[in-house]
Amino acid sequence: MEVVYSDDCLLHSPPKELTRGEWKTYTESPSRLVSIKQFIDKNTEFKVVSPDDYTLAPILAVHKREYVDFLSTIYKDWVDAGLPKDTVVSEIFGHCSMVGHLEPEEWKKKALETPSGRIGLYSFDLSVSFDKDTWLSTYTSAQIVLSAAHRLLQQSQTAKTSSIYALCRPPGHHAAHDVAGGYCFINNVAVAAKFLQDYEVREMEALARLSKVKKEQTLPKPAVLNKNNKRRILIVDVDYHHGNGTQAIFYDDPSVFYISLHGSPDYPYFTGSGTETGSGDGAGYNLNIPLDPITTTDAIYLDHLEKALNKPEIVEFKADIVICSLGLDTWHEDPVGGIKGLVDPLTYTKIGKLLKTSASCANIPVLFVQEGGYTIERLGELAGKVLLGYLS
Ligand code: SP5
Ligand code: ZN
Repeated sequence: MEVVYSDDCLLHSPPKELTRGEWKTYTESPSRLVSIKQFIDKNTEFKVVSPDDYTLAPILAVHKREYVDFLSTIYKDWVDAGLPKDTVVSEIFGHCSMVGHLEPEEWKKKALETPSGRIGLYSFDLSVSFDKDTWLSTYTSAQIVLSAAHRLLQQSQTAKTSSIYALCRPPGHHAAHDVAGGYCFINNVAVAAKFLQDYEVREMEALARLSKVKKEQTLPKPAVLNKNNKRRILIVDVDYHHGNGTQAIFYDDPSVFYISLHGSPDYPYFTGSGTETGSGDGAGYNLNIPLDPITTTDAIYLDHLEKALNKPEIVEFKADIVICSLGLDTWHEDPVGGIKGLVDPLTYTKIGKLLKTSASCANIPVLFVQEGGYTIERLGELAGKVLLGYLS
């Protein structure tokens, strides 16, 4: 299996975060990735490759331009305003009861006047902290996932089954169109999903535009992907936390089916209930499976995942690509998440196997994308179990 990775993802390292009333060392640390990379390097099943640069364009297919501008400039603006270099974090959040009587353009315009207003506008918790390299790591993380997505498409043209692992940080599933939170800035999985949906069609359109400029006539026709000319993407989010960002981005989109298994009640507190099933055209394309973090065991967890991946409506969705939001913070010892009864490493092997053998995933290319997981010394082993379980 190919693993797309870059050392640039190690650079983002804010010193601290405020969680549950305590200032703590930033938990989403570079050492997480170092631990997984060490495991990957030792195992001959994996081949590490570097990402290519797909530019900002595929990121802007998910996130608003003004938000991406914020991510790339806030550190400098904050420091230039004389604020402390090591604590770039919000002191205020725009709450609907505070600004709801104003037109959104009014309060947004006001917030954009100051670094504190901007970070309050574009973040939803106090894990959203920037250092001088946050944007480089965030941009690289997205490029890793895009590179992995592109390689997966190429592989799937020749191989019967194909899979790839995007080993990246910061993670993505809490970030929505124009808001960062939960250690996430760009929603990597969402960017990859949109990119995968009609990559060839967009390439051909770009070629067509180019050839108009050059006044050439003959052009290849875009490859027909399926009857809607858009791949259907099944996202399986096994991170301990609900992926509120991914859910929000695809909530009314019937071409992307989002499934999440997560500890509940827990962070992100506002979303993740089973009654959230999608809206508009996307009604029925969102499945939340909240699990009690105290009473759920290995067997109960696997039973829920197996049932979900064999549900008739998900099999009938007929996904063209599966993306796994691979969080490893379900492990019982995890300091941020942790399901008490998830104690057997073999459970991760079985998660990998289910992504290959279940009726909704069989013979479909799988893109594994790293999300959370904070038991530093176990992460390589746990990621390896899922990936090797898939390959076995
Ligand atoms: C990507 C990701 O996993 N983000 C998670 C962000 C969670 N931040 C809040 C942490 C709350 C800590 N809860 C401690 C509970 C101990 N079991
Ligand atoms: Zn998580």
